Amino acid sequence: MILLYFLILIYVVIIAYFNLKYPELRWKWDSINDSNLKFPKNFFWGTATAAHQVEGNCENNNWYDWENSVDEKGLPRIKNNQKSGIACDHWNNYKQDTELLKKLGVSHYRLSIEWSKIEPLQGEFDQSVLNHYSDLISYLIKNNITPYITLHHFTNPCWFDKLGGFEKKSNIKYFKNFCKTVFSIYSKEVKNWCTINEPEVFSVMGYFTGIFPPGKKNPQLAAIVHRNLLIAHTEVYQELKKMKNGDSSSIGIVKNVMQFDPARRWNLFDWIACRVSDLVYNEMSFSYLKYGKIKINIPFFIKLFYEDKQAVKATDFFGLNYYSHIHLKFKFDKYEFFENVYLKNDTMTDMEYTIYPEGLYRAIQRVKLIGKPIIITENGIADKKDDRRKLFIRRYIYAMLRSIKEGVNVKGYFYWTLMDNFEWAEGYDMKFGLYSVDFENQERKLREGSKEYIKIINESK
Ligand code: GCO
Repeated sequence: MILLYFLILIYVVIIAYFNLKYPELRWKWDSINDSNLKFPKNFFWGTATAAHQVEGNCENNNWYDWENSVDEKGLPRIKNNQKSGIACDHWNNYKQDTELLKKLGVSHYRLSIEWSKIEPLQGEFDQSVLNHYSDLISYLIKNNITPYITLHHFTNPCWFDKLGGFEKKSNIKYFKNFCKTVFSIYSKEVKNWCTINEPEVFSVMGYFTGIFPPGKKNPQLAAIVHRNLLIAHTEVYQELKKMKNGDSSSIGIVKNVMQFDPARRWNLFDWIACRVSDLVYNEMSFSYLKYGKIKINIPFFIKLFYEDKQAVKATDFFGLNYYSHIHLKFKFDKYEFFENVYLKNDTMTDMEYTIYPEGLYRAIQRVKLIGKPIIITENGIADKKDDRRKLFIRRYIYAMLRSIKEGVNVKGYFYWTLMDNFEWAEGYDMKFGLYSVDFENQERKLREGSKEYIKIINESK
């Protein structure tokens, strides 16, 4: 009997510890005044896109192959068998799209350049593609839009994938070579660079859930790819800094942060699922960037140790992509240990997550511990009906401002995304755009809800 009481006591203490250490922040929105959001003078506003999602005709990369393949059951990889195709034809429409940026009143644009177009074959750089990006960059600058360029946003050239992609640490040199080449061409005009977009999403989706290419389901390999992407970031940073214009450039990494909250705050298994997920998804990058260390030991799943003290210095800013949190519920299943559940009172977005502005505040609180300036490199909502966008925009931006008022150095905000585009495995059904796109005729239209963003930009001045 005493033993039983003792075990219960231990259980209660552990649960209390988790509850206190990882509270799920909830604000009383009724009593919050989120009108009139004033920002520091030099705070900047922007929107973001990625090449494969908007440009069109990306036919030399892993996603093109993926979109044109089927899974083990013969089913298409992308919802409704959609393909990125010509997407928003941003390649040809970039001048018109620059006008869209100007109408919003943003001063910054985060875009990626497509490695597979620039270097379609190993070591062969396509001059006409390089010229295209030169024109695009100059055009943005001429129109007073500051570009932030992402060097890797989910897509690999096919030749690089055939060599094993980021599964092999020894392949990082190919990516470095590409980065150095483009940096030597554009760094006179482009001062802001994002190395890798979301290493955790790339590795988890591509190597753990298998929803992204190459569709593998191997936790250890996922962790290795994640590590290699972090190393690639550090090495690219170090190389570019040594180059001409390196000193005057701001180079950072972009990471998605998501909180894992337990579906049942009294359930130890839910807590374990959350802490393990957080370790692999978030803490791995945080510990690498803050201490230069990776230490993961999850028996039977992942064992990974790595140390490089230089990594601590190798980023000028932290690019934070934030969308939402998820609630995990443990289940006894040999293959899937937990499931996502949604709380009754939460408002869903069209993606499988809820509106949770407090989470952006929480993410910023955590990222600030790395000690680098923060830029919100992505934040947005998929909302086809456009009936939640307005609320989403104001509340998330309020949450960001609250952190700034408390002294956190958040320098700018990029809304995801400028216009509807190819949402990876979700295809074209997810409408994240401030502008809707009619994919029949490429017509763009500002959504009603997006006017809230324009309003905030104006009121912030
Ligand atoms: C992401 C990607 C974007 C997505 C966006 C919406 O960083 O996951 O950067 O490409 O489209 O996050 O899901």
